[in-house]
Amino acid sequence: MLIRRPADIPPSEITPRALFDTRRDFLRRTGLGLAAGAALWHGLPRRADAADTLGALAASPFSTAEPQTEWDAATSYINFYEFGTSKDAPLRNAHRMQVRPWTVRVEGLVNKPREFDIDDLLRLAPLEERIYRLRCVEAWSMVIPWAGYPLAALLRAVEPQGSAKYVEFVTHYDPAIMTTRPVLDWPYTEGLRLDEALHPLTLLTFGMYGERLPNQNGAPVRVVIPWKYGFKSAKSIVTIRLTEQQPATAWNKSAPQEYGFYSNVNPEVSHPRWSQATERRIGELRRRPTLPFNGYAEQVAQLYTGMDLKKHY
Ligand SMILES: Nc1nc2c(c(=O)[nH]1)N[C@H]1C(S)=C(S)[C@@H](COP(=O)(O)O)O[C@H]1N2
Ligand SMILES: [Mo]
Repeated sequence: MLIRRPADIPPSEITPRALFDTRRDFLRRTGLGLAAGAALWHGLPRRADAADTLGALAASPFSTAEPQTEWDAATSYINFYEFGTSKDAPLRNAHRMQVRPWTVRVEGLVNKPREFDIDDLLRLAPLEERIYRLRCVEAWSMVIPWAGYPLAALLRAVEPQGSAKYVEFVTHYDPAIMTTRPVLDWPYTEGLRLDEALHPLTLLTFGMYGERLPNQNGAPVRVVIPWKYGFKSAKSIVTIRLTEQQPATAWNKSAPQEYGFYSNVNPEVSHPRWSQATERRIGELRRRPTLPFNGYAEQVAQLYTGMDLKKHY
């Protein structure tokens, strides 16, 4: 197993390979049965067992042909602050989260509010595989094959009312298994304008690399919005609420001068503490220029016609 180690990642932020190997040895030695070991296995950066695959996935024309990030990096170098703020903490801690049974409430300004069991939600529309490039607000990016369907399919099923202008995502928060430090205002929340949420690139996501999401990547359901910085892509969602007013978001509340509501990838707008003009693709050594809208300008730029994106960052 190869852990990529680009020069810009401090070694302290990478789970040492020895730690993975020790855990695997532990599991092997103790001969944990599948059921007993499932929670543990979910937290490990290894390919899942057959029961965790998602079956046939339609290939999506929205996919990039760029080389994919290694599974090991995509499932271990992670931000999921409820499980700790270091990049390897979610991998160590997220196995504590029970992702079944799980329900997602869709509520607010809709004609048909409904609580979905996660397995019904998974079957609401055909799953497709989309290989998206994603960019974190920090200077790194990855290319990940996600599995899901457009969030629009779910939103249409609940019939948004005319007054609905925004979509708020509320994520799971359980102080018994997550941090109680007030790093952010828990639960982590995010939001999109309704037209962004209905855009076909916005993916309601259940899997990656053909398998169910590992816990640290936002199991059992998250969103992926590839033209925005990573923090917009809320993980482990429990409520989706349609609203008239722009919802507060966790990062905007904690540092409004650093994180705006839109957070479209924009090489011309620097984060107050660093430039966002270039990025390092995990697995590559040389930095590359960051593209407007993360390379998805052709599909999404028209959503922002007439807006000053330096002001509305
Ligand atoms: N609930 C929750 N969702 C979250 C976060 C978080 O801390 N909590 N971090 C965000 C950030 S900053 C990033 S970069 C992505 C990282 O996850 P991924 O590598 O699986 O896309 O998740 C986003 N979603
Ligand atoms: Mo991020």
